[in-house]
Amino acid sequence: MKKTIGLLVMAYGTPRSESEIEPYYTHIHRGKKPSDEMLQDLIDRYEAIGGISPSSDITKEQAQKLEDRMNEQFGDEAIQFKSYLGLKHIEPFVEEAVRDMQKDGITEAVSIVLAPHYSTLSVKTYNERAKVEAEKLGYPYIYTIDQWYNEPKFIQYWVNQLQSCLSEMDEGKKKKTVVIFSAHSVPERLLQDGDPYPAQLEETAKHIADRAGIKNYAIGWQSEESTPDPWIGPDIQDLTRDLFEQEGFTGFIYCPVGFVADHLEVLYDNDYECRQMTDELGAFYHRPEMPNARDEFIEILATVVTRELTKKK
Ligand code: FEC
Repeated sequence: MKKTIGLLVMAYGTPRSESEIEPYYTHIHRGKKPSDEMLQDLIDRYEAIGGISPSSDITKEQAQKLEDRMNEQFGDEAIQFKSYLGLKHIEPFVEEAVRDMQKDGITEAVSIVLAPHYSTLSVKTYNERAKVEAEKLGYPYIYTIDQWYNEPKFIQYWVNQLQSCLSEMDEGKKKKTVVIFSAHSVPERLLQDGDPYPAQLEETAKHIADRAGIKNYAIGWQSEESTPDPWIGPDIQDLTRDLFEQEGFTGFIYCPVGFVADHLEVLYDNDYECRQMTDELGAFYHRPEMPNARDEFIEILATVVTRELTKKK
């Protein structure tokens, strides 16, 4: 009989209906209910992207396709894989996924977070929650992947996207176009503790730009929440205006490389807010397709998981 290895695929999670928006928002704020105004603002943002985010289905598909790809790859060996989806802010929560693995008798699992860069506020918390639950139950043993932002196939995904967009431009337009690489902002206090998140985003941007032969690029941060503490900037909208006014760029390509799916932060913050800004400036807007459940992306995840397994052998 084949041994089953668990694939714990973790992601942020999204409400699947309007009624789930409030509990989701409350969970993000560690149990503190949002004010009516904050809640309405979030409902309006979901409304602007069609009511709910498509990322719930995309995340499920990513997990299932990763399982299929791993089973295809290891078909001749004495192991098989089963995926378990664990979400940070909505059911099925990370802990539930770990409990399901334990109930299924899984003794070993590999976890991967559907976010390429490591931050103590993101990947670390996912992995800790999974490990704490597994330790409470006694098993499975979980091999955790902390980051995969520099995986060459991941870099190549964005290089391909950019090259295909740039290949449609003449030289004059290319010179006036800038690429903005971005990730979800985090509070600035994280930097004091040496969080590697900003440096990892810079590295991703540099690798992609070097390989795609792009000189005009900038790094920005998006989706910051409005709180009294400062968040890492520049915000992508402010950056767009500055690059237009101070450097004369009239074309903007947004690469939200800190995310891997079409969800609120991309569909609203990029496709709605940044597009509004470029329209106002009379500039060109382009946002390459997100990885979602495309085969190339599943291959990236399978490569990273396989590398982790090989290390442990
Ligand atoms: O499509 C969807 O419905 C979900 C989109 C979504 C993703 C996402 C990813 C990250 N976040 C990160 C950090 C923070 C911090 C706070 C925070 C708050 C929110 C709120 C929403 C939200 N985030 Fe998010 N995030 C997504 C959505 N995020 C909604 C509520 C505030 C608002 O926008 O109105 C502040 C609260 C806190 O302290 O936790 C910080 C990071 C990521 C990327 C890594 C990951 O995916 O885990 C970092 C997708």
